Amino acid sequence: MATAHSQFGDESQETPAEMANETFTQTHHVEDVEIQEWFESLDSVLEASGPDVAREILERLRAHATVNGIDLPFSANTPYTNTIPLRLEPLFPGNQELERRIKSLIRWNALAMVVRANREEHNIGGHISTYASAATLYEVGFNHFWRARSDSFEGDTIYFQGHAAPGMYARAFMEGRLSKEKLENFRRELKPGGGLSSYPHPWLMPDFWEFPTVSMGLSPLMAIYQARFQRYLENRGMKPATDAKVWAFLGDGETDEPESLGAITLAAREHLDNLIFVVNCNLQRLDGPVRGNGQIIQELESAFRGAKWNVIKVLWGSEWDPILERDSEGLLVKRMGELVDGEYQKLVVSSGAYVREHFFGHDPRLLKLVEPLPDEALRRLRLGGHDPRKVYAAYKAAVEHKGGPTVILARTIKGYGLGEAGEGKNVTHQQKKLNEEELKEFRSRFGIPLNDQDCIEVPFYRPAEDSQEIEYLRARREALGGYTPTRAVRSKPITTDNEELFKEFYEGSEGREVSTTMAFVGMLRKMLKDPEIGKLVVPIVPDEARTFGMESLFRTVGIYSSVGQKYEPVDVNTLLYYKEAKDGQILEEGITEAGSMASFIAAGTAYATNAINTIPFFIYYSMFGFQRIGDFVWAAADMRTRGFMLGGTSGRTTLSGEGLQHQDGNSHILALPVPNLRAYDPAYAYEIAVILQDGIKRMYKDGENVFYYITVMNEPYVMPTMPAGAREGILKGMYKFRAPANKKAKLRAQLFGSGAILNEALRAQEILEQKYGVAADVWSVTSYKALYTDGIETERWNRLHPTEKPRVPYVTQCVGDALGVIVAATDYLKTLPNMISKWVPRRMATLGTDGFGRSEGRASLRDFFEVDAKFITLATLHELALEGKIEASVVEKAITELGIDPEKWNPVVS
Ligand SMILES: Cc1ncc(C[n+]2csc(CCOP(=O)(O)OP(=O)(O)O)c2C)c(N)n1
Ligand SMILES: [Mg+2]
Repeated sequence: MATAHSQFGDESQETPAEMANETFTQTHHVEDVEIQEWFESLDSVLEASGPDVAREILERLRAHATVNGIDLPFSANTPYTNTIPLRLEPLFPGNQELERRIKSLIRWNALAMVVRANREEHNIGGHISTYASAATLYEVGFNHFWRARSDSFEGDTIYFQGHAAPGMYARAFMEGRLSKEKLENFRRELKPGGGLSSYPHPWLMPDFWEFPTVSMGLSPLMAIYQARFQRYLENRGMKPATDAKVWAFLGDGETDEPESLGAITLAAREHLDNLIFVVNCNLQRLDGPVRGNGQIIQELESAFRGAKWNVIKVLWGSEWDPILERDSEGLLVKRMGELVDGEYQKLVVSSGAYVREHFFGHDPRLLKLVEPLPDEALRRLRLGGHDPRKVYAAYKAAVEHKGGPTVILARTIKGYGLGEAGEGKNVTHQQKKLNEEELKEFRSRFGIPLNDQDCIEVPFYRPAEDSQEIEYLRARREALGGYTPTRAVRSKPITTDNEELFKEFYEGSEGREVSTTMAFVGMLRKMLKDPEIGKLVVPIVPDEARTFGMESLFRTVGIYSSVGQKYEPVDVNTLLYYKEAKDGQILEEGITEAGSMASFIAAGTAYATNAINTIPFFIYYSMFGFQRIGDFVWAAADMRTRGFMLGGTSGRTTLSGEGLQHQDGNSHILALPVPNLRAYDPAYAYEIAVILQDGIKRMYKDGENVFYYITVMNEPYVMPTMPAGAREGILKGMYKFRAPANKKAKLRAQLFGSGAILNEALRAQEILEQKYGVAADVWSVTSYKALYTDGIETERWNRLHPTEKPRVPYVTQCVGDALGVIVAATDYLKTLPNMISKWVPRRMATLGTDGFGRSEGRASLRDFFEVDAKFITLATLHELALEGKIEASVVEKAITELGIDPEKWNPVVS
């Protein structure tokens, strides 16, 4: 027989499938009667004493075998069958027939939305096959499990798979929450009356979506840290402990993203039994099978079990149960575990005759099991993920499981119900159009009440308000507290402006040399003590607290640990010992910027998710921020996250001794594309104080949907007192820090400095004045991004209002009339100052740190990158020469006087 099993003909060759099912590969040595006896005794123990006793006997048998020298290789896999056997399956509490009809209508509307959108505009996109495979997984959740958020209950938190969005819209339409017009405008948000965003985007649909999930891999990690953050809030007494759950829906292909499984050990370590993953195992991704030659389900099972998750496999539908019951020898389960996914992909969409021949035909004893069944019945053997009873059983077990997280691995068919249009086919992910025949077939298969004529128009279909379907669906949601997904801002704004809190930092450091990091930590310490915002502050740090001098906080506010501190810390006798506590406030995440960012997002969106205004301060090595986890930052922006990201040890030449992987001259460039992120590169303590005070007010009092990136540095210098009137400029992006002593000088210049480089500009101001008779104003540019944004917005307004009095960009307001040449120096790429050059009155010379770093000390680095006082002086003189104000020979001479080697390394390319 030319069967699929011919590949397995030679049993001595181990295939991945066989390795995953080791338990069964050895059975050919065992006499049938012998194994039968063991099975029977286990069955009778199960019947008489239950699974706990059976488990103990098996564990002790295993130990006994080991003592007697039987080598039992470790396998984290269980057989390729349902984890919950039929006899432990709970009764399905719903009206299965009605739920099937509702689900069919949702399937139709989801499909209609995509097909109609693509008829309207070719290639507008959208996905049919993802939701088609996952409909049952979602509907069982909607009808029986997911509780909505309300004032009295926080509700369940659900991360919907991004590409399944059409299904969620179709359901909301059935619920009466989205109009037909909205559905019509799927992916056409700019149509009159608005539309629906392609995927879950809280930025675009702030009353509907809570979590952006479509950049794959981010949502599983965010969900883990979300679940942990819920525990953090409970343990700190900020919200009552509840049985609310965090659910995350993943594609099986998505699990290849490193972030997807990257934090699963944390979930188990933290005993997050409030967390449930549902992996839709349709065995396919975009291009083809996830593991054509292997078994993705078994692979995931062993990864999750190895990480100590509760794993529930939902592989086979109810139709398989009687066959499995007849299989007293375990041959069917063995056979189920032998096929690789590529074979399964073909089998599940094949005819009954094919299934009989290629699956059961492997062994005459298997064939016998299905002898009474006609081919049609074999074709209709459903997979577990399409059977509401099996899915219900799995969800119920998951929500009742105590002590750790659960993952449900549900087998489905991608493009389920699409028939020839793509069911189970490799092209199904991209299927957006169905021809007339395919539409009719789909309509008939799911019993949609549309005649042939109407059907090919693909209309949206919603039964009457008083129909059984709508009434049932509404009643189910009412019983679960309302509709989901729904996003609402439920927190109350904070009441104070915190002017007093930050005032002391306007005074300067009175001659003491401190770094901006130290200054920030001082502010953090003070905020933590504040009666209104103190409790709300969430310091987050990925194993760098000592780097930033934050260790004093260990003792004062404690490090969060869900189990407290089970050991006496080695440094208990020191003042600043490593104190872990159940109500600890610091989230010390260990070395995971991605995990820390996920905590930042959870804390920064708690104002919506939990109605709590937590204010996260995520402080990290700036080079490992945007550069490493930029996609999370983008997701945070989409989610309207609030809070402060602090890029520590920043500035390419300010962080000395570390080299090119650490020294950050990039992050302010990488912060540019994030529209609602305000990025600052402050030089002095008072600048930080002003930005923090204003930021807290904007985000938590005024409810602005912005968040902050502030770079802080580790170079110590004296912090000056805030000049009068500087506040507005600090926030807008620049202000004059120091005017020249000799305002009558003929040669004039404007010097822009930022961060630690501002001090170089101030030194250059002195050199220029004393040695070259140039009087320079020095400006502190706190945010090129703010200046740039203001500039482009002003230009835009002027373009759109040509007859009105033109507005003037803020930069131009500052320096439009300023005298002399203009030189900007930054510790970031030269392009940062260059962005604003068109709004300054003359050519602008720019110094920056393009190129790879070096280990080196600060002075050498600044010389190497040509951003120190001497190079600022040189650039100023050169600009004056270009303007004809001085001779080129003066510049030449200055090069020698300043000790600059004109043939030195070019930092950009070396
Ligand atoms: C980070 C990222 N890379 C690539 C994509 C493009 N993409 C969208 S869906 C998809 C395949 C999804 O397969 P799977 O996770 O198995 O989900 P399914 O649709 O099969 O449920 C790909 C590659 C994406 N959205 N995000
Ligand atoms: Mg898939």
